[in-house]
Amino acid sequence: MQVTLVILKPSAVQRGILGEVISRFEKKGIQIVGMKMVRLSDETLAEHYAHLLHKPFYGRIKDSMQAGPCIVMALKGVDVVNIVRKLTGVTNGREALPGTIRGDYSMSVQENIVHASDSLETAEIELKRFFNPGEIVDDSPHLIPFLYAPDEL
Ligand code: IDP
Ligand code: MG
Repeated sequence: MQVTLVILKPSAVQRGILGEVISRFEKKGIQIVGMKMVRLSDETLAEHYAHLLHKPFYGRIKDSMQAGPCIVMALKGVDVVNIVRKLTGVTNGREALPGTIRGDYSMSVQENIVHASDSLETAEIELKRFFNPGEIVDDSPHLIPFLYAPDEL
Protein backbone atom coordinates (compact mmCIF):
# COMPACT_ATOMS: atom_id res chain seq x y z
CA MET A 1 0.00 0.00 0.00
CA GLN A 2 1.15 3.51 -0.82
CA VAL A 3 -0.06 6.97 0.18
CA THR A 4 0.27 9.93 -2.19
CA LEU A 5 -0.35 13.68 -2.00
CA VAL A 6 -2.89 15.50 -4.15
CA ILE A 7 -3.45 19.25 -4.04
CA LEU A 8 -6.66 20.64 -5.49
CA LYS A 9 -5.38 24.02 -6.65
CA PRO A 10 -7.14 27.37 -6.00
CA SER A 11 -8.71 27.27 -9.46
CA ALA A 12 -10.46 24.00 -8.59
CA VAL A 13 -11.81 25.51 -5.37
CA GLN A 14 -12.97 28.72 -7.08
CA ARG A 15 -14.57 26.95 -10.04
CA GLY A 16 -16.67 24.77 -7.76
CA ILE A 17 -15.51 21.43 -9.13
CA LEU A 18 -14.05 19.99 -5.92
CA GLY A 19 -16.84 17.46 -5.53
CA GLU A 20 -16.47 16.18 -9.07
CA VAL A 21 -12.71 15.83 -8.84
CA ILE A 22 -12.73 14.21 -5.40
CA SER A 23 -15.47 11.86 -6.53
CA ARG A 24 -13.21 10.51 -9.31
CA PHE A 25 -10.73 9.27 -6.72
CA GLU A 26 -13.51 7.82 -4.56
CA LYS A 27 -15.16 6.03 -7.48
CA LYS A 28 -11.83 4.51 -8.53
CA GLY A 29 -11.59 2.84 -5.11
CA ILE A 30 -8.81 5.05 -3.77
CA GLN A 31 -9.15 5.73 -0.04
CA ILE A 32 -9.04 9.29 1.30
CA VAL A 33 -6.93 9.17 4.47
CA GLY A 34 -6.33 12.91 4.92
CA MET A 35 -7.94 16.15 3.72
CA LYS A 36 -7.87 19.81 4.72
CA MET A 37 -8.14 23.34 3.33
CA VAL A 38 -4.94 25.40 3.52
CA ARG A 39 -3.38 28.61 2.26
CA LEU A 40 0.14 28.05 0.97
CA SER A 41 2.91 30.26 2.39
CA ASP A 42 5.82 31.61 0.33
CA GLU A 43 8.16 29.18 2.14
CA THR A 44 6.03 26.08 1.60
CA LEU A 45 5.54 26.91 -2.05
CA ALA A 46 9.25 27.56 -2.66
CA GLU A 47 9.98 24.12 -1.17
CA HIS A 48 7.18 22.40 -3.04
CA TYR A 49 8.07 23.89 -6.42
CA ALA A 50 11.86 24.08 -5.80
CA HIS A 51 12.43 22.51 -9.24
CA LEU A 52 10.70 25.54 -10.84
CA LEU A 53 12.16 28.37 -8.73
CA HIS A 54 14.63 29.36 -11.46
CA LYS A 55 11.96 29.48 -14.19
CA PRO A 56 10.80 32.88 -15.52
CA PHE A 57 7.18 31.92 -14.82
CA TYR A 58 7.70 30.94 -11.16
CA GLY A 59 6.15 34.24 -10.01
CA ARG A 60 2.97 33.49 -11.95
CA ILE A 61 2.74 29.95 -10.54
CA LYS A 62 3.21 31.36 -7.05
CA ASP A 63 0.44 33.95 -7.53
CA SER A 64 -1.83 31.26 -8.92
CA MET A 65 -1.22 28.87 -6.02
CA GLN A 66 -1.81 31.70 -3.53
CA ALA A 67 -4.90 33.13 -5.25
CA GLY A 68 -7.09 31.35 -2.71
CA PRO A 69 -7.14 28.29 -0.49
CA CYS A 70 -6.15 24.82 -1.71
CA ILE A 71 -7.37 21.42 -0.60
CA VAL A 72 -4.60 19.00 0.29
CA MET A 73 -5.43 15.30 0.26
CA ALA A 74 -3.65 12.10 1.26
CA LEU A 75 -4.81 9.20 -0.91
CA LYS A 76 -4.13 5.53 -0.21
CA GLY A 77 -4.08 2.43 -2.40
CA VAL A 78 -1.99 -0.21 -4.11
CA ASP A 79 0.36 1.56 -6.57
CA VAL A 80 -1.59 4.75 -5.84
CA VAL A 81 1.23 7.17 -6.75
CA ASN A 82 1.28 5.92 -10.32
CA ILE A 83 -2.51 5.50 -10.59
CA VAL A 84 -3.21 9.05 -9.41
CA ARG A 85 -0.69 10.49 -11.90
CA LYS A 86 -2.51 8.57 -14.64
CA LEU A 87 -5.92 9.87 -13.49
CA THR A 88 -4.43 13.38 -13.41
CA GLY A 89 -3.04 13.43 -16.96
CA VAL A 90 -0.06 15.35 -18.39
CA THR A 91 0.81 18.84 -17.16
CA ASN A 92 -0.73 20.82 -20.02
CA GLY A 93 -4.52 20.64 -19.77
CA ARG A 94 -4.82 21.17 -23.52
CA GLU A 95 -2.71 18.07 -24.17
CA ALA A 96 -4.03 15.88 -21.37
CA LEU A 97 -6.23 13.07 -22.66
CA PRO A 98 -10.00 13.29 -22.30
CA GLY A 99 -10.99 11.14 -19.34
CA THR A 100 -8.16 12.48 -17.20
CA ILE A 101 -8.83 15.23 -14.66
CA ARG A 102 -6.69 17.78 -16.49
CA GLY A 103 -8.02 16.59 -19.84
CA ASP A 104 -11.60 17.09 -18.73
CA TYR A 105 -11.35 20.23 -16.59
CA SER A 106 -8.41 22.33 -17.81
CA MET A 107 -7.45 24.43 -20.85
CA SER A 108 -4.10 25.51 -19.37
CA VAL A 109 -0.54 24.49 -18.43
CA GLN A 110 -0.62 26.58 -15.29
CA GLU A 111 -4.27 26.36 -14.25
CA ASN A 112 -4.33 22.59 -14.36
CA ILE A 113 -6.56 21.86 -11.35
CA VAL A 114 -4.45 19.32 -9.46
CA HIS A 115 -1.00 18.54 -8.19
CA ALA A 116 -0.07 14.88 -7.70
CA SER A 117 3.21 13.48 -6.32
CA ASP A 118 5.38 12.08 -9.12
CA SER A 119 7.10 9.19 -7.26
CA LEU A 120 6.86 7.26 -4.01
CA GLU A 121 9.93 9.06 -2.70
CA THR A 122 8.42 12.48 -3.53
CA ALA A 123 5.07 11.46 -2.03
CA GLU A 124 6.70 10.69 1.33
CA ILE A 125 8.44 14.09 1.38
CA GLU A 126 5.34 15.98 0.20
CA LEU A 127 2.97 14.30 2.68
CA LYS A 128 5.26 15.41 5.53
CA ARG A 129 5.27 18.92 4.08
CA PHE A 130 1.49 19.30 4.17
CA PHE A 131 0.27 16.99 6.96
CA ASN A 132 1.21 16.99 10.62
CA PRO A 133 1.53 13.70 12.52
CA GLY A 134 -1.96 12.46 13.35
CA GLU A 135 -3.69 14.23 10.45
CA ILE A 136 -3.51 11.16 8.23
CA VAL A 137 -6.01 8.61 9.51
CA ASP A 138 -6.84 5.19 8.19
CA ASP A 139 -10.01 3.94 9.79
CA SER A 140 -11.52 1.93 6.93
CA PRO A 141 -9.48 -1.34 6.89
CA HIS A 142 -12.79 -3.24 6.60
CA LEU A 143 -13.09 -1.94 3.01
CA ILE A 144 -9.86 -3.55 1.81
CA PRO A 145 -11.37 -6.97 0.90
CA PHE A 146 -13.95 -5.18 -1.29
CA LEU A 147 -11.23 -3.26 -3.14
CA TYR A 148 -8.50 -5.89 -3.65
CA ALA A 149 -7.85 -9.62 -3.78
CA PRO A 150 -5.55 -10.81 -0.98
CA ASP A 151 -2.68 -11.53 -3.39
CA GLU A 152 -2.73 -7.93 -4.67
CA LEU A 153 -1.87 -6.45 -1.29
P1 IDP B 1 3.25 18.45 -12.85
O1 IDP B 1 2.29 19.28 -12.00
O2 IDP B 1 2.54 17.81 -14.02
O3 IDP B 1 4.06 17.48 -12.03
P2 IDP B 1 5.59 20.21 -12.97
O4 IDP B 1 6.56 20.27 -14.11
O5 IDP B 1 6.06 19.59 -11.69
O6 IDP B 1 4.28 19.49 -13.53
O7 IDP B 1 5.12 21.71 -12.71
C1 IDP B 1 4.40 22.05 -11.55
C2 IDP B 1 3.30 23.01 -11.93
O8 IDP B 1 3.87 24.24 -12.42
C3 IDP B 1 2.39 22.53 -13.04
O9 IDP B 1 1.36 21.69 -12.57
C4 IDP B 1 1.86 23.84 -13.59
O10 IDP B 1 0.81 24.37 -12.78
C5 IDP B 1 3.07 24.76 -13.46
N1 IDP B 1 3.87 24.79 -14.69
C6 IDP B 1 4.75 23.85 -15.13
N2 IDP B 1 5.31 24.20 -16.33
C7 IDP B 1 4.76 25.41 -16.63
C8 IDP B 1 4.92 26.32 -17.76
O11 IDP B 1 5.68 26.08 -18.70
N3 IDP B 1 4.17 27.45 -17.71
C9 IDP B 1 3.32 27.76 -16.68
N4 IDP B 1 3.16 26.95 -15.63
C10 IDP B 1 3.85 25.78 -15.60
MG1 MG C 1 5.53 17.88 -10.61
